[in-house]
Amino acid sequence: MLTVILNKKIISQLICIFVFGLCPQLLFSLNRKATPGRQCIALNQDWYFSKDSSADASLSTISHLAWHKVSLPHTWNDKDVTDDQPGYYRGVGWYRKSFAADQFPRNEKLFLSFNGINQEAEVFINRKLAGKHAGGYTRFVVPIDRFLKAPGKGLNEILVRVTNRFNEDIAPLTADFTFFGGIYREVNLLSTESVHFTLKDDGSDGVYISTPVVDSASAHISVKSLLENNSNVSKVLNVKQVVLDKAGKLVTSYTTTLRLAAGEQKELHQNLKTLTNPRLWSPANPYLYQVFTSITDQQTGETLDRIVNAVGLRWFKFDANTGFYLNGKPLKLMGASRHQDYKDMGNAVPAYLQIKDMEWIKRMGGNFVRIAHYPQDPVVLKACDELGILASVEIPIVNAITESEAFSLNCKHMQVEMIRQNFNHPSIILWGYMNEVLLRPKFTSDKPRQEIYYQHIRELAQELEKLTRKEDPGRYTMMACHGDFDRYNRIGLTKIPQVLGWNLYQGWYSGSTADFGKFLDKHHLDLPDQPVLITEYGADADPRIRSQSPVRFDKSVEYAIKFHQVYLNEILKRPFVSGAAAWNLADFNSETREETMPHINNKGLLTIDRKPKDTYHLYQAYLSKKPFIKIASANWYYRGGINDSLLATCTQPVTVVTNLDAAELFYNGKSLGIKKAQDRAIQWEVPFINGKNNLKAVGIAKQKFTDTVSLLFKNYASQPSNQTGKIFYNILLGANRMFIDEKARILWIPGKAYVAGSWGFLGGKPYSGTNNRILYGSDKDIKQTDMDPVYQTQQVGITAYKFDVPKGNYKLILHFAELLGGPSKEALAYNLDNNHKPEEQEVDRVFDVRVNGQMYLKNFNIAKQYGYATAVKKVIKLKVDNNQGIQIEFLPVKGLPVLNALQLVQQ
Ligand code: GCB
Repeated sequence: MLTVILNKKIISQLICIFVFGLCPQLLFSLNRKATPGRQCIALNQDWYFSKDSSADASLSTISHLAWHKVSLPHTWNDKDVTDDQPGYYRGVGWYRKSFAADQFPRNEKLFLSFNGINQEAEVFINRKLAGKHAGGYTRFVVPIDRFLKAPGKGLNEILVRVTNRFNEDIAPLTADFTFFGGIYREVNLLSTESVHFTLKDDGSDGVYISTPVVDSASAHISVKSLLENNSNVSKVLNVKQVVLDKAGKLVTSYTTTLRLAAGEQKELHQNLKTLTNPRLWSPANPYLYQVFTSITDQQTGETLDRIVNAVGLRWFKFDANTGFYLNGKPLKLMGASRHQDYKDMGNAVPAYLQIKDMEWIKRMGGNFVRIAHYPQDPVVLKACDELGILASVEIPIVNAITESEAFSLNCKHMQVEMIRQNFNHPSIILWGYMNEVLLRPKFTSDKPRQEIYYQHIRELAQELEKLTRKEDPGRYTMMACHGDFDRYNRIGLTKIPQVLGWNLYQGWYSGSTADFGKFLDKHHLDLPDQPVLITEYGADADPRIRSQSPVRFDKSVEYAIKFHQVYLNEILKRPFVSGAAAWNLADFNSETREETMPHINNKGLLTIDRKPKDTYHLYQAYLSKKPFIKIASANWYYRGGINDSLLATCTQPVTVVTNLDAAELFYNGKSLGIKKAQDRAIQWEVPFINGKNNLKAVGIAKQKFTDTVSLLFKNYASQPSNQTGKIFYNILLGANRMFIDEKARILWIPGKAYVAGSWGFLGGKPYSGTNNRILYGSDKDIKQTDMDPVYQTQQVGITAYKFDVPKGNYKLILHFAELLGGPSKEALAYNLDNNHKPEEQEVDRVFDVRVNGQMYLKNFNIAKQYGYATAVKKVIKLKVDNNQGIQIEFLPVKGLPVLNALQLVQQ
């Protein structure tokens, strides 16, 4: 086992390597010499990890475990959350690491600082319990010196017992995101002098900077410092505040001298001299001052501790009629919510990727992020400060509460930790504490008991509200509610927070997009004094699914574009709406979800590995201040379609998004005309030919703004005998959508009914889905494939499929999955209108399949032979004679035959 031997030289190297983003308060030291008095050493390498699924995993069990080396951030769920097996490991994991502490002088204090462990942690030093923490999203600090071995007695061991088991006393209880277990944020070892800023203040750095009065002429900065003297002598100390501007020039400084008796702790308040003509912080100019707060021993002149904070000077307000104001001017808050996970990494995401997310928001023209549904890595808010993105942060009370004292205490503690740890970020304007807390009301069959439950929710909200205002009177409070207006209102939640957030999905989970504007107006009419923010709205867009006739819940990018256009228009035209956060910045893990991309919520404007979807570009067109033009579907590279009648072209729409009034589209050098933009988009009908197709969009403004793209198109002749090159079809049945298989570089197109000379199905109808939302197909996770959409639709009662192909050798692949029956699942809570209808009874389905007169599948019973919702592929090699074509017959034995998809490849 490797150990970290920390000598002073290595310490300073490690500080230089790791300090960025980990111990931001120490950046000062990088430019100068090592930070006086305090060291911060990243402890992210050379950990050993083991899972322990025994029911009472305790210290005594660990010697039997198999350990393997890991580095932090780490999660044990990165793989099991996306497999075909429902559920993921929610239990105990152990982390262990050795380190030497002899090099620290005896009088120094040592602490371990954990930025985030999900969700319960016990920290043992040399097998003695040194600290505990409940809650997966906030930092905690454990003092460790009294557990360390005496100098010269060898290495010390850190052992952390982590569990992400369900615990009814810790929020979140349920949610539409995955509760990845592990030490998934960074860990630091801190050493301080005996006199230092406190590390006992719920993970804060012991220094609070407020700007109680700011206007364009002057600004007041006041600083609260929490000091500790852990030595056994009384000390006279100078606590000094030094404010530097962005260029590093001294703006003002202020020193207080005070005495701290041995063992004493003190809170010091210092009001700095008024700054005149302050440079204000805003999204357009996120100007940051630096405040250095230090403690010096008056007698020796030695600096004992120093913390640096960035400070942005700004003032803001929410108004129920006219929206949000920053620095006295109206500003519509526009942006997205953000979850913290990433493709194949779970929540164990390196800092640079987290910072990039904020850059995506900025590049989109956004000025707001809702950090949902829990506090995130410290680097995220630091990036917001630096980029000029306003932010809300919230604790993870999601869907429901537990009516226990322990649950309430944990929630309140999380709220305090969140506020104290993030207090100094100028980007934060809102503290939130509940998300859709009435979504899963308990006691539905006992109304009187349910009223008591509601009363408990109300009381918890009131307590959190009071606590938040006390902790930070300078910001606003917020609660995010789902669209059940009357219930939140009746129960008395709508007037508790200072800003009410609504998560609205009209036109997605229910109703139509036209209902969205009506809801906003109802809010304004019924709650005229309550400022409002649209905390969520969105539609899934699986980047692999496209449609020329998009409908709700088909998961097509095209439907999402239409959805967002309506929402953006409605939000932007109402001044009383302070702003909105699209749900979500990026696709994210949601283990319990199935649908086209199982275990992933596809409402992101970016994919889960952060590739922009068309919807992201639409936001750029709506929000960018600079001229913007983009061929929206540029990232849909593998295209295709059936030719227009007997021609060699296939005409399909291409969408350009722009904030310019008009644009011209050139196709292979030829103009397709100038068109005016509507809802920041323009469509042209483009006659695609087989192979490469070049498009150029030119925005008409004083200057020319262009975007070009080259797309690959596969034309299918409407009559196979006219096909140039080899015949090659990938056809979905019962679907109106297309599916892009990026790995195979092919596009699956929707099927059509047979006409002579062409190809298509005979008989049957599309499978109509298992609930009211889905207009066609199933949302079941199809096992044994990651091309679920190929199997989620089908033609039920099909009698035949015909291809009038010329003679030759062919490979025919038939794709089946039994969509009915099998284990039934509970309706997902976040299907917000709860309109899940029970699935049709399971059917006894047996049929034969005959191809060109020859029996291929006799008494085929998909469910019995392969299981429910499981991908089945049948490959048939064929020799076709002149004028014979291909005829696939489906002959019922019991129930109705089905076909989900098929492929034909000429050999
Ligand atoms: C919501 C929830 C959010 C879900 C979202 C959805 O209202 O607040 O956690 O992810 O809906 O996509 O259903």
